[in-house]
Amino acid sequence: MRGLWMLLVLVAAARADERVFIGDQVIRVIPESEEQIQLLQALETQEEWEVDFWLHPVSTELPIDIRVPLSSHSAVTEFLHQHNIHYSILINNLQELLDEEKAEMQRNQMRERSTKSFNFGAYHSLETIYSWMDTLVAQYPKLISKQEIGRSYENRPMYALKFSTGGDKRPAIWIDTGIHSREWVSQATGVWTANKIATDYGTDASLTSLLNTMDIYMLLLANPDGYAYTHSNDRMWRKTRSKNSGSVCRGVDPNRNWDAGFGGPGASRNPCSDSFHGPSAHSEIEVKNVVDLIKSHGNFKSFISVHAYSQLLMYPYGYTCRDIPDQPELDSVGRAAVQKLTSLYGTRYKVGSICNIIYQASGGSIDWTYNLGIKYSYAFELRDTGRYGFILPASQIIPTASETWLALKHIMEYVRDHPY
Ligand code: BHK
Ligand code: ZN
Repeated sequence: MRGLWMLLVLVAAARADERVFIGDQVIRVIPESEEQIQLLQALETQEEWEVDFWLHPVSTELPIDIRVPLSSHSAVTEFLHQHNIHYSILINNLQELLDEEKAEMQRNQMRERSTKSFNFGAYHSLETIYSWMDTLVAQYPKLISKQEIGRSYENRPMYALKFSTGGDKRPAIWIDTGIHSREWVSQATGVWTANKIATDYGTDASLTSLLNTMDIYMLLLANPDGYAYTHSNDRMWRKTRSKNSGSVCRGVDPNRNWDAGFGGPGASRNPCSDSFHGPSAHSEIEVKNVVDLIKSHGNFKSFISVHAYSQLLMYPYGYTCRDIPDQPELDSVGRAAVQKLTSLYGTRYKVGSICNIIYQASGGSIDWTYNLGIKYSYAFELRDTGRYGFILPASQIIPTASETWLALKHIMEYVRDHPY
């Protein structure tokens, strides 16, 4: 009896060092004035209440989503009332959603074990994704190879999947997912997409012709340490896991760490901030590994980085609101891509430059690749628009990946047909 009870406890209990979010709410504010935006910006920079901005205060048109810990719920709501700032509740008890997510993952794990299959409509651990990658490479050895591009801060290998039908450094397309670890639908979409490319090659005429002249590189876990940490300790972790000298806070925002307007507006100097840019450009080994590969390859024509959430397709720049020379072209390609995405389920996307449709953000990857000469540099923000935010139910993975594929394919075909 005691043995059975122990077993149940072991199965049900979270790790002792796993962070819980019991009673945490995610609230949404639609700011009504510039003054309210400034007040919310002040709320974001104060550390005492430990609020976590899922969407940042920028303009009166855009919603602001804030995770409010239970312990500061009264302080935050009082602050909002005081300044007559209205809000609605998106998620009432975050832990409930996380428990459901974890339970679903465990049910899926049992199913996968007993049927010896891999479910693309489920979230998986780093280890499971890595071993699935080996299976895929073994299944399609003529098309896919796995390349270790380096190791993470915590010494995890970083693997790029290379889809190639031959040639030496053909013009190539880069897709990375999961640079921000908590944006789980990004990594899951990467996994589905890699499988889609493998299975459609040879049957989809357009993809086949693409792969007969170009290569595709996919980095499914661009932030492996962060991803492992979202499973083991803190589902809300976004950054790398590197130590910051002179601070107890860990991690650098890997999308503020690139050498493009590095350290400018839209990044934080505070190591405790979720948008900390780090001590220097490319200080993060995970970023440096990609930089080195892109530079040494030298023939990337497109670089696509996949985030979540907000349903946006963006092009450079983030570090300045100045238009890039290729703005008209990237905008029209982006619009056509999104039109195809929408055609599947009606999911609506906005298109624009990072700075113009979300906020000024310096040190982002696609700004660096664009400045390097990779014209077709894009970033996706996948589903949803805030109902679940980062905790998108697994039932939406395949629909999200399927619609995104239409947009990705459009961009890739355009790149194929417009050599430069
Ligand atoms: C994406 C690409 C380049 C610059 C900024 C962004 C927006 C992204 C970010 O880095 O702040 C928002 C985000 O994580 C949620 O996916
Ligand atoms: Zn992100």
